[in-house]
Amino acid sequence: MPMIRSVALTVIAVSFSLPLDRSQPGGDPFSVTVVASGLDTPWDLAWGPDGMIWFSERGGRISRLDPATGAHTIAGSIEVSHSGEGGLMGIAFHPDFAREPWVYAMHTYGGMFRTNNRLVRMRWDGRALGAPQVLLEGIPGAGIHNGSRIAVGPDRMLYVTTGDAGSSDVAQDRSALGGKILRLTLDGKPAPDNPFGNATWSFGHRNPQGLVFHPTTGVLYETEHGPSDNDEVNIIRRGGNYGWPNVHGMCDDDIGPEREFCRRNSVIEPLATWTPTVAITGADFYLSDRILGWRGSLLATSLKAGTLFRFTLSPDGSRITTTEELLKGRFGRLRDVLAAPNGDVYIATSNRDGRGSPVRDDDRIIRLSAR
Ligand SMILES: [Ca+2]
Ligand SMILES: [Ca+2]
Ligand SMILES: [Ca+2]
Repeated sequence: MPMIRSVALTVIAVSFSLPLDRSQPGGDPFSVTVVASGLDTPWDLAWGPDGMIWFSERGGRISRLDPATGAHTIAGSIEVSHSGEGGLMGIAFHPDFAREPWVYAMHTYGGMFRTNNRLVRMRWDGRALGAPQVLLEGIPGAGIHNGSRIAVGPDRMLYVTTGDAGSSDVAQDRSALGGKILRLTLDGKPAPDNPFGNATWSFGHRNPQGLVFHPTTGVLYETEHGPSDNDEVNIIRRGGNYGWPNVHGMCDDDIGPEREFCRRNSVIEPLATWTPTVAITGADFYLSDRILGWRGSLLATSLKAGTLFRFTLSPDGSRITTTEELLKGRFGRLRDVLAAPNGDVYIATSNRDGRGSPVRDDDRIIRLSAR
């Protein structure tokens, strides 16, 4: 008995005197540092062409964070309609930023009777962002399901996720802008050679919250919120039908008849599903050897589960082979993840989004660094 007590006391002493993560039995292969605090619902973390981490906050601010010091300054702000899940969301950069210094952003606008989302761009003059120019508007918006992640493809096109904004029927309508992944030129026009002659690249989506191209294969991965069942990770194919609202997750008749619809409509099934849901959000690929064994992993945050997921993929990338859950509950709701070129990983918390229990320092950007 005295032996056991002394072991227990040692564990307690360690957990107070060393960084947070070492208190976990077994230990994670990384240490955790809080890089920025006092933020309000940071939504997107993006590695800037200037070596800074750019991040959006849902209320409308875009800031630049110096990864070396954690100092961050506001680059600009957008007037947004900010209620429920809407506001300022995804950001991205023009692929020729040195010559074409455009920052893209998705945000909610409108008011009580009509809410929409739109894609804008702002010019960066080296010190501040200019006024937003509207590239595409009238995307269905609401207090919920606004999609709005942006990724620039290897084909130099913009890929933008849109949610069903609570009207699930739009998702199967190929000509509607909601419940889609859109493929647009860098000027926000429907990209040439899109599958249906409009902006739609894929359809049948409910609320896609993560979007990332695999940096070597060029395959597009997406994370998506289900209703109370069937959150999903998908591989996005040209013209693909991802099933919503007729199919949740797999074509397995779990929520009613699905198989017939799947057969008739060639529905593409997800790589993974979660029931009950975890509210899976931002995604990125880890390409470094700094954190041992992580090279090639797909990382994704989750709001409800408060987890960083690390997925390993089959050699051809078409299947998830292992799933690891990290940080579970330690920082609350997690909105986005960014794998920095040097092998560090940055994560944005989302405890001030109206559904969390913020602590004094929330929201925060934290960094995972190899030990
Ligand atoms: Ca991001
Ligand atoms: Ca689906
Ligand atoms: Ca199903």
